[in-house]
Amino acid sequence: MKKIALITGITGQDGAYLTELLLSKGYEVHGIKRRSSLFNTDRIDHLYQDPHENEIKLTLHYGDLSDSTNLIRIIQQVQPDEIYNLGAMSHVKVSFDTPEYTANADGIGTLRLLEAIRILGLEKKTKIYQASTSELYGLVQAVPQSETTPFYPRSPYAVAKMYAYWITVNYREAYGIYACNGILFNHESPLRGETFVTRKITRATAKIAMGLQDKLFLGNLDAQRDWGHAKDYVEAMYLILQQEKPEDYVIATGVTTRVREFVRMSFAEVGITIEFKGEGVDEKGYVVSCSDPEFQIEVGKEVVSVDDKYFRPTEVELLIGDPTKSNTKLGWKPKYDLQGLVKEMVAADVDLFKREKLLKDSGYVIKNQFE
Ligand code: NDP
Ligand code: GDR
Repeated sequence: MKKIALITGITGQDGAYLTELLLSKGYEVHGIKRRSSLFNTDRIDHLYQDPHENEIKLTLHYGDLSDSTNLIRIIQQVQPDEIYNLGAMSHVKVSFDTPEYTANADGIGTLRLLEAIRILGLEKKTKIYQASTSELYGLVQAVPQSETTPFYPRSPYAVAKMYAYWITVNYREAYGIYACNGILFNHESPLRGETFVTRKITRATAKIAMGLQDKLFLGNLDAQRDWGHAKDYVEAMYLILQQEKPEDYVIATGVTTRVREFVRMSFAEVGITIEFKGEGVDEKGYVVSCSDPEFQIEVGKEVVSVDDKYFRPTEVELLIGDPTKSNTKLGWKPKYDLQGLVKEMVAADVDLFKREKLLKDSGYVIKNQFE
């Protein structure tokens, strides 16, 4: 029998990859998208099906995690076998500016879904995956971080996700719902939102190499992250809901890298060698050499600077996950390493900005974007 999945956050990075994966497995997929004044379905437009066709495999519903009645109605209508709760205000820095909204969408939003399952009497039918995060570990208690490492959240985002983590565990224990947390470490891709650090770096790399941007401003260059590829991580989400018993899993590569090193790797993809000099807010990145004839910029040029604006009131300095449980119990292993991820992201952004450059050279104005 065909399985039915409901994805919140279907228009986001992970939502797009997960939808592709589930469709390829024969699922009927439903997604919740927010009403927006502009189209917000770019990442899934290639999967669009005219709703008037027969045998529709992908359907979108308007909705929001802050609206219980809407969630109950959609779940009643869809009767999903699996719910993937990926919807969230997912930017850690922005959560300091919108803490109450973040708590509502990321924390209470999860409760609303679990309650909907209960209200509709779907406890035995509907499994639910909660997008938990390595941000829960926050201030370092121990490394590498595993399923048993204590949490110490360091942002309104992480605190909201901590509520979501525990309410998921509680509904599993109290009502026997197949509810699981995937504690996913950072995962990136060419579909990553433009203001997360990896995508900000790969976009700037492409633009600087093509003469479309002067400099890249960043915050904490010393932060260390365990970066994987989103495509690998959505496989883990799927596997977590296919087990005999509902459990929580850490999904990570086990390798950590500093932001500064990600910058070096990114520029190296376009043949530009960067050297960092100075300390703290005075640290800067300079071009040492350019080996690709296509991307020639002045040697000695300062292309990276630190700006206080991008520091967080409380930072998570070091994340490195221990994926032993997911490796052994789920049989999950990532296919990408960091080098492969950086290569794919830079290539996609070079491609994107080649098109923009073509427009610029033909007299069209290139839009600047607010960060
Ligand atoms: P994105 O920011 O790319 O996507 C978030 C999605 O949530 C978007 O579809 C967004 O809609 C939607 N959304 C935001 N607010 C609401 C709301 N109030 N109601 C309904 N939907 C909403 O995140 P990712 O794809 O990177 O991450 C997916 C999930 O995994 C998130 O919950 C995130 O916190 C979590 N996570 C992510 C990690 C990562 O490294 N990527 C690591 C660990 C956890 P719209 O497109 O309209 O903005
Ligand atoms: P993170 O991702 O906070 O780990 O949350 P982000 O890419 O925003 O930051 C990673 C690290 O880079 C440092 N940094 C900067 N970050 C941004 N965004 N912009 C900058 O200019 C900059 N300079 C340095 C940050 O301080 C931080 O240490 C992501 C999100 O996807 C969450 O939803 C998810 O839960 C976690 O990953 C796991």
